Amino acid sequence: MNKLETKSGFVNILGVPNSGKSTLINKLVGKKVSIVSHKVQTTRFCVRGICTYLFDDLSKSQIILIDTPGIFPAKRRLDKAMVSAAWSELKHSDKVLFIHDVSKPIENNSLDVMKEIFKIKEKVILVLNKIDLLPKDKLLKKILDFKGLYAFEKVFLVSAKNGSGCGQLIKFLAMSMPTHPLLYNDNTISDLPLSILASEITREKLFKSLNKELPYNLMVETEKWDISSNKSINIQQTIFINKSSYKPIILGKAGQNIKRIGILARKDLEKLLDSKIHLFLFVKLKKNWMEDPSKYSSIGLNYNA
Ligand SMILES: Nc1nc2c(ncn2[C@@H]2O[C@H](COP(=O)(O)OP(=O)(O)OP(=O)(O)O)[C@@H](O)[C@H]2O)c(=O)[nH]1
Ligand SMILES: [Mg+2]
Repeated sequence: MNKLETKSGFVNILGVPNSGKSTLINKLVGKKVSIVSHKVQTTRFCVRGICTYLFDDLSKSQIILIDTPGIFPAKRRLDKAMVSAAWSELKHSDKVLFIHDVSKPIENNSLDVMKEIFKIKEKVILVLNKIDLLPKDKLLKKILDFKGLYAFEKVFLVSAKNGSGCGQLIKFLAMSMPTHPLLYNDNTISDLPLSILASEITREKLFKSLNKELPYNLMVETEKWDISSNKSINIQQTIFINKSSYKPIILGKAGQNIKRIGILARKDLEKLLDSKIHLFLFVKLKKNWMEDPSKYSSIGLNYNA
């Protein structure tokens, strides 16, 4: 490659919910740009994580990784909007990764997703994730199962959690990007506005600490963001819920639960922004927030998907 030549392009990451897409993006970027939880449907909209790779000859390749919501047979309006967002950028991406959690069988949902991807893209990279959870002999069988299904461009075995195999993957992607000037500054890691990133961090803590259907029925909005004279940041956020019975669960006994969630979110925000943060959380009942088009447009989702 010519020394002065730079590369830059888009990589779409698709898969069923919980396969580790967001964990992988965070590992490849080297910082947390997309929230992660053990629950399905954590990611609700496309998040771009940007990695600027430096080759040995000091030329650069910028890989814009697009994290997407997990794909599943959606029924509710919000779920349909999420799944539609997941597919929205595929056509224009330079490379596509289909990611599969090797600790799970290849279910119908995964087969459907692969079929749709191959309808649109000729070349697809298979990323078998969570290899830390599977013995080597079983992994070999899994690779053969996938190879029997489709002719993948490449197969990578990774653990997005501990990073194994991720170095080879990012190097391959860096080399595969088209020749193009950098699309972002080389120290940019995400395109999310800070107010949305801050809402996402609080939503992650809520996803991690709440059970059953509650996480899927709430949303978080950052409503105020003030910088004080001493440079500390005051952030006010509202957690919207669609059933009044959820409020006492989120608050917890004597407000202990929301206090704990607030502390966890604040610590993450302080790390991210390198500033002292004062975080104020409020819970508000808005029965039909899932039917409010503005709640979709604010995070780039299509209300009528
Ligand atoms: N053991 C292990 N766990 C992993 C690995 N990668 C991800 N996980 C875990 O899998 C769960 C789901 O990870 P996410 O990154 O949120 O998955 P996702 O595909 O983005 O999920 P959705 O946004 O819901 O579609 C989390 O509990 C992660 O910690 C891995 O390589 N090994
Ligand atoms: Mg995700």
